[in-house]
Amino acid sequence: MLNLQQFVQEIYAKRIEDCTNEELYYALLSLTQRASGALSTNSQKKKVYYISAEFLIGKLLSNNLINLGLYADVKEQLSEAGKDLIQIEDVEMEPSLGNGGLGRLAACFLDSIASLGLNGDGVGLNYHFGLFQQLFEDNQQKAVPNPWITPESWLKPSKISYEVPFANFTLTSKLYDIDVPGYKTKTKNRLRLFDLGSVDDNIVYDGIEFDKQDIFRNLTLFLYPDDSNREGELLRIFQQYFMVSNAAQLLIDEALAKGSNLYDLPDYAVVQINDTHPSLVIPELIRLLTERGIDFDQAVEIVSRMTAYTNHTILAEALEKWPLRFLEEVVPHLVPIIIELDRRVKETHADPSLAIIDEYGRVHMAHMDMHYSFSVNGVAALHTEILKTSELKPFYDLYPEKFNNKTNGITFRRWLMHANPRLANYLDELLGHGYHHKASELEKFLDYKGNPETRAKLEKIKQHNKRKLKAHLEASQGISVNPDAIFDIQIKRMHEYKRQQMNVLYVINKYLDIKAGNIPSTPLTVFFGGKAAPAYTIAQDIIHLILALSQLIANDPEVAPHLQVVMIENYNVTAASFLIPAADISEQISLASKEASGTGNMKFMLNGALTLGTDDGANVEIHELVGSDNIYIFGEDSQTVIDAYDNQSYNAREFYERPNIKPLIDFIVSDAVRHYGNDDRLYRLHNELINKDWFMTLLDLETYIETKEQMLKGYEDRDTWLDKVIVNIAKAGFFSSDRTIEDYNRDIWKLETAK
Ligand code: 26V
Repeated sequence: MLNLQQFVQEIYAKRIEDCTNEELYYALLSLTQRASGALSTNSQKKKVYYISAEFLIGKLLSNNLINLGLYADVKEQLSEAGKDLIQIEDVEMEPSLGNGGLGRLAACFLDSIASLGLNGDGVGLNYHFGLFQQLFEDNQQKAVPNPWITPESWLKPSKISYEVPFANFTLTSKLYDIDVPGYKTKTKNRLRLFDLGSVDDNIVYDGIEFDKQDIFRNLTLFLYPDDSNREGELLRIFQQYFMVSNAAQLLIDEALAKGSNLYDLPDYAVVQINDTHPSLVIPELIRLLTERGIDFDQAVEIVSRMTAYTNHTILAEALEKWPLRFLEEVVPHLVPIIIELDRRVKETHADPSLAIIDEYGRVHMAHMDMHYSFSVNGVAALHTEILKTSELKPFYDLYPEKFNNKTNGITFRRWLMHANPRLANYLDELLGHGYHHKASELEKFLDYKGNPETRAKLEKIKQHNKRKLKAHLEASQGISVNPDAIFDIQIKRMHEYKRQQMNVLYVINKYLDIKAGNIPSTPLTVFFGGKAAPAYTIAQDIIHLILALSQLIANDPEVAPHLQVVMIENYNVTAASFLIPAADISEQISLASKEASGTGNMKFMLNGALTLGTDDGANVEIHELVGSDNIYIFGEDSQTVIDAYDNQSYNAREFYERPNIKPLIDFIVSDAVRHYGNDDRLYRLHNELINKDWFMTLLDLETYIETKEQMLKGYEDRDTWLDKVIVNIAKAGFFSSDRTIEDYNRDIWKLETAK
């Protein structure tokens, strides 16, 4: 039995009561490190290397305490001494080592791989600064560096180091490990982050600017540096090659140490390529094998039997295509290999859309992955279907056996037990602990539909979580929210296809409605949170509009008691864990066909919010699981949207001219909004929505407004609403990342579990 008092006494020679939160954080860090250090590392013969440019792990203290089985004890002993774990966690800096869904998915996967006792490490880069920290100034986003590494941290320096050759120099890497303990397992895995000793945090100036050409000092400085120019693109190639060369050398070393003769490498290692950022691992592995004496044909065959590719988006602009001459500049030794891989494709397939190197000399990374991996997967059923039938059709026609779906999932350790302990405890009370390991057992909660006590309890838990969020926002942003309001939440990266702008138009509609005397029965608070890429102007304009509207409404005494708009500053994993458990309405309103999966949708459902969404990504599967009565779906379906793109038949202006729509759009440039906003930004957005609207906001606007109104009306019937909540929680088991990882393992990795 843990004795925290004694542990703290040994370190600081004082009692818990007398320690600062900072002292307690470091004591708990050390306690946790010691406990995970005592676990043995998984060592089964075959291992998965999940290579990813992003691991959005978030703060680790509570998550690790939960997995190590220490959480309840620690929380209790702290509270006996009058200390609050939430405030102690505040001391930890969040490692924001990812942009959004793709990076967070990788973090959930590491948790599940370890929790299932599978042998698998994450491999990536040790960025000194995570995704920029977002500040708001003059109702606009400002980006500043986001450091997270402190002298004492989760990072453990290792002795492992490799030489990574570039065109004009060779760099020596240094590996840091972060332990990944499984949930109540005796074993752990690791997140392996490569770094470069000469990187210098002090070269950053003026926000997040730095010398893009100073590779010695900038290589691992930033996650996803701006690649809107040549220097930025070259730096990304430097980063990607540094990541995969280290990963490839590591996996070969580990396999050799276990007795591989390299011809049998696929019996020791399988590589999951997380989107195209690690795709250079294919030519790099081929290079390393041929360097060790294996002939080219055989090297290609070996590598193709051990690499698997996951596609996370159909947005054309996000599919990486590197100019061959850039690769020549950075990694000339890979170029002959890529050219040969492409030659083999062209020799057997005349269709130019299958080529790796296109007519403009650009290397299509995804094409290389699909030709030379044994598995290609999408991340939700609809997404995989779209890949097969349209985006990647020529590849599916060629390699139908490679294509498979792996619907995303989330770890319940972080998104239920940590984020929403009251709900987790209540479910434990009613259902036992079986669902901790077998999430499908959550279905037993369906028996409580119609149960007045359960409804009352869920209401109470939601109220508690709203107050917890309120306290968090007051402390972090100085914003006060009304815990009796309906909490309607849209949190995700700012992107036109996610259509935050459609939600904004709803807010405008509501504002005008209240001004016209239609007072809602229950106040509504609409939360937005998300960062916009610094080079993405329209996304910045949308943030600007949200902030201006928020101010306008707050300053209007007629409207403010009934409607509030909150833009969360610096939305990140930590903020998500306060927001999601407090939500009533989960906004998942992407243009159908554009959101590959979404994972926020799953987190909200698990935490008792109802989805307001389009039939897109994993919403489709949520819809199927809970049934039409327990979700609010609206909008055109994906096929209609795909056809509209194909026929170029969408015309925003036609929609704009409709009497219901025009006043909403024009309000963006009304005197009222312009009073709080910047004309350039407001007029640019106004013009964009009328004359382009590439992601078809106006197509679904009317039915969105109608459906949201129905939903708000539905909220008033508390019993019916709470029964829907029960169904959603009960059906969320499918979205456990443990299920997803079992699927990956069964179909792709084929690893044995720990004894
Ligand atoms: C990347 C970029 C790069 C620059 C230009 C704009 C842009 C837009 C989107 C992306 C997406 C990169 C891949 C990604 O993060 N995909 C997300 O993966 C999640 C996990 O599978 C999934 O839930 C999200 O639907 C999907 O957007």
